[in-house]
Amino acid sequence: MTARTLRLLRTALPLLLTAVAPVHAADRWSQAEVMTVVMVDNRFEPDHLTFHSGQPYELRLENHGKDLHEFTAPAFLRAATVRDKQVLANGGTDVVVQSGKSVRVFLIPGAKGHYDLHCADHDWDGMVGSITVD
Ligand SMILES: [Cu+2]
Repeated sequence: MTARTLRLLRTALPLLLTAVAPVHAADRWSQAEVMTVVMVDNRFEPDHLTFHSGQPYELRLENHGKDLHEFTAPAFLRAATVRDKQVLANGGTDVVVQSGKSVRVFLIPGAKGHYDLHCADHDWDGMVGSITVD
């Protein structure tokens, strides 16, 4: 490699990296791992979810029940980076899923730990679960 080629590379490389960086940021969500939670009357399937900290996820909430259900997880949702905040309801504490519908939530979990999950409408009936971020 000549000195001239090296000089050229040194000049061009930062420019190339700058051009590529925004693509990577958008691409992050296309790498999201799908996690599906089915809501029935009245429980979550599965009722325990494990996420890896810093990993992007597409959380698919499918309501197969006859009743409306909610994915209520205030601390988990507050700690997470949520791509589309408009999917959150009740001050960002939960996701409402109508009967027969599904909602996709793109998120990156926050701090490692254990978080509470319940359905605000049916926790009295045992529609509760838990979330671990490791
Ligand atoms: Cu419910």
